[in-house]
Amino acid sequence: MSAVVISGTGLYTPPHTITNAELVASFNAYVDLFNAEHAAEIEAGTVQPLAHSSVEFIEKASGIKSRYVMEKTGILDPKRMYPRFQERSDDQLSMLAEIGVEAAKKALAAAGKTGADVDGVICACSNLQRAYPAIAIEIQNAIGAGGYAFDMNVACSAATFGLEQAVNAIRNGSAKCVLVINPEITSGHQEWKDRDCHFIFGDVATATVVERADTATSSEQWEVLGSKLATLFSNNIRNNFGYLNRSEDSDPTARDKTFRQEGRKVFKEVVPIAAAHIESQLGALGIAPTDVRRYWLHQANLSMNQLIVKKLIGAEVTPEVAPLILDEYANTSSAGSIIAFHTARTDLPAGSLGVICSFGAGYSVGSVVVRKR
Ligand code: CO8
Repeated sequence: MSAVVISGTGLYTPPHTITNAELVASFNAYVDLFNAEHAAEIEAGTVQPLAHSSVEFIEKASGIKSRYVMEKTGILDPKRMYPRFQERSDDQLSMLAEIGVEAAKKALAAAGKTGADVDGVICACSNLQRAYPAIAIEIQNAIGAGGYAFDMNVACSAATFGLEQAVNAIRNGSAKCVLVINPEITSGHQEWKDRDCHFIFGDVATATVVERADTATSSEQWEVLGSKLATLFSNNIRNNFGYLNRSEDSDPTARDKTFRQEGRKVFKEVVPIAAAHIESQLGALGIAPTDVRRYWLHQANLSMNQLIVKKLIGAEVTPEVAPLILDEYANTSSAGSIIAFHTARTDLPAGSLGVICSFGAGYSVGSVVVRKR
């Protein structure tokens, strides 16, 4: 049976950047407006005043310096604090499909393939724009792919979970060439008014071509040696937005209908889970963690990644071992580890071992071990 390889990746980066300084200035203007509007209730003790955010805190606590977004004027407007998008008609490509197609075209070009070579499309991300038809089917149609397509959501781990579905489909013969696409317009479900998390996310799309080694022609290929997925229920990262909200007569703008988390608990609980997960997968493959040249990890927090890799290799972690894209892109949910893989791999020689690993809401953790051919 043919080996399965990743033969190309693609990255779509949105046109607008928001620096921490811009973000904090608009957030603090929102806070001042809120506190002025609620001065009497704050004075009476019935409303808690809001506190300013700070660039220093964001950079120290997370490592994030900027993020890309699809639209920034709405986010930075202290009287709005979320992006301003135009509704599209049914015969236009939806926004999520549009950025997915952009990333897919780049991945196909890198793999030396066209849409016609693809017989499986998986749209794996943390926020889907609509219930149906699947965004993946819209993308399949837009790129002229055959076979089948479906959407899946495992939040930040959607990309690695999607890669495993692609690899399995190829191994069992139900597809020959699968595109895994991770379009993330996180700005639509980020809570820009919450000081604890307003700095966390950014928008982006990534795509990965997975195919049989005997059909792959690209100059750079990474054989998939194995993948391992795990989930463990937790409420520490949660968003209650959903199709039953209307019938529940709940407030569609209530705080629980956008992203929220217990960041510190997530940090503490997920670091050991992710490190043990990778260690056990490498062990099963007979690979020592120190033999791995690069760890392309989920990009949520700089110290988190350094701790995970330090637990594995027992030494201080350099960007050579665990590349960082979080400073520029922020947390792009499922796309983060794929952006790291996309931007930091060509320097490695043939035979190099690497791990793509994501972790996040669920909790969920997924890892894919690859070797350069
Ligand atoms: N500015 C200044 N001070 C602040 C700010 C701010 N913006 N925010 C909080 N503070 C204050 C707090 O009030 C607190 O003050 P005090 O000590 O007086 O109580 C102090 O700073 C410390 O606060 P925290 O304990 O919250 O700070 P941490 O050091 O824990 O850092 C982080 C917060 C950066 C959030 C950190 O906990 C972290 O990164 N944790 C990991 C989170 C993680 O990995 N989450 C994964 C989520 S991603 C995912 O699963 C995908 C979901 C789907 C995507 C949806 C897209 C919208």
